[in-house]
Amino acid sequence: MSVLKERRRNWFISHKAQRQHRVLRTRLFLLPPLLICLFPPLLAADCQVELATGAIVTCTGVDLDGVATGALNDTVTVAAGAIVSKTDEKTVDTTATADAVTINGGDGNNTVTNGGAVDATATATANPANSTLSQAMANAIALQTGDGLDTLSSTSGITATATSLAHSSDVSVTLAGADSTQGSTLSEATAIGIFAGGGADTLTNFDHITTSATATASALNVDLKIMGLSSSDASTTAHANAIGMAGGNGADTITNHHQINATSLATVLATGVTVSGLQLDFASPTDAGIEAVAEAFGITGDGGDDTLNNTGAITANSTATATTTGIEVQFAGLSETKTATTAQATATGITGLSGSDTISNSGAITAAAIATASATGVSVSALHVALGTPENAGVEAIAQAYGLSGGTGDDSLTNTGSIATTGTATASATNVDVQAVSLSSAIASTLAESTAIGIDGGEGGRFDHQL
Ligand SMILES: [Ca+2]
Ligand SMILES: [Ca+2]
Repeated sequence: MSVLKERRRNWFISHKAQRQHRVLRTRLFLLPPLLICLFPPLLAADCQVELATGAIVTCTGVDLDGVATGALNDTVTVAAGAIVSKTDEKTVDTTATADAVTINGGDGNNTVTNGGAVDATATATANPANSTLSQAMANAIALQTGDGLDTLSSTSGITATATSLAHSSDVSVTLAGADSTQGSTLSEATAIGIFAGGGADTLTNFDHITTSATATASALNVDLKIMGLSSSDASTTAHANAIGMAGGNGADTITNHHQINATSLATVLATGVTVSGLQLDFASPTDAGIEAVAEAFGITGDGGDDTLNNTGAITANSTATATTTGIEVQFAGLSETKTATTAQATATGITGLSGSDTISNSGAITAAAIATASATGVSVSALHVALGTPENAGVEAIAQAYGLSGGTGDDSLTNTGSIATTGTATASATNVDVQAVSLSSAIASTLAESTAIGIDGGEGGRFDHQL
């Protein structure tokens, strides 16, 4: 073969190879989306689903989509070494809702077993928008079931993290007419490790459960004008709720042998808020209050006659902070007007809530609640003719910490372990002036109340938490 032919042959082979490479590269480039179209569960998730009378789901690798089965009797297993997580992050103007339930068995008699890691993360951020106040809701639950007789157990780590931020700024809102109008700034964060809904369920934990709920609400330079025939909600509220294990309604059996950490943080800040107007309904109060509510529970039985047992370590921490600076209220109405600044923190190791519960602890429980409320430069000038409902422009900080709490009902509480509880409440008011002309009294008091109880039989609905 001549040199020329040899070079032409090599050139041809070279270009043929390049062409084949380009075709192959194109096919490889198209392959993944094609496979995703054909087999979405196989590529998008690492949980295999077998359909029988109910779903049988087995997770063996890394899954970022979570699992949701229907109303039949389902079995969901997260194998050792597997990671199942779900994240929902929303950042929008005005109203943001984030919901992350990682494994949801739905109704029916379900069996949910975690031997790997299950994580839920929900983050909702509501930014200021024109003429509207912001609301943010974040809900994160790692393991959840609905009605039915469910068995949920975990031998590996679980986390649930919920963060909500509602920020209203430079807003002028007029609430008018007979219909209730959205005039509140609201931030709600709920984080639960294991939650069984209605029915008599069995929940057992052998490893870490870490839940964290952080809710922040801020109102800056907000002008509210109320001309209403119905109730007006012009409040600024942050509500954070963190729970390790919750039984829901029904006679549940909940046992913890390892470590539960539940932490809630609620912060509300109101600066430069003016409320003015006329309220014409006897029965409907106007709520222009500033309120931070933080709740943390290691284990809650909720409704029903529950059996709750802890041999592990439970830590429940709640912190509520409400800060008001420069609030001016000029109001005339037929019913009460609430303009109080309130911080309420509740931390509970184990509570049965309603029903006749049996609670025993041989482990270590720590519960700490911190509530701080402060108001500076508050001026309230009100005229109203409500009977028996005082004008409330006070500053309140309430901190409650309990180790074991029976809630309502005929409960049996036994402790052979250790319990440490602390409640810290601080309230301060500077330049708060209330001038109310009314048929009832006006309150501009400053209240700081802290409670720390190791074992509380409970009665009278001290807890209003109900899932
Ligand atoms: Ca089901
Ligand atoms: Ca239940």
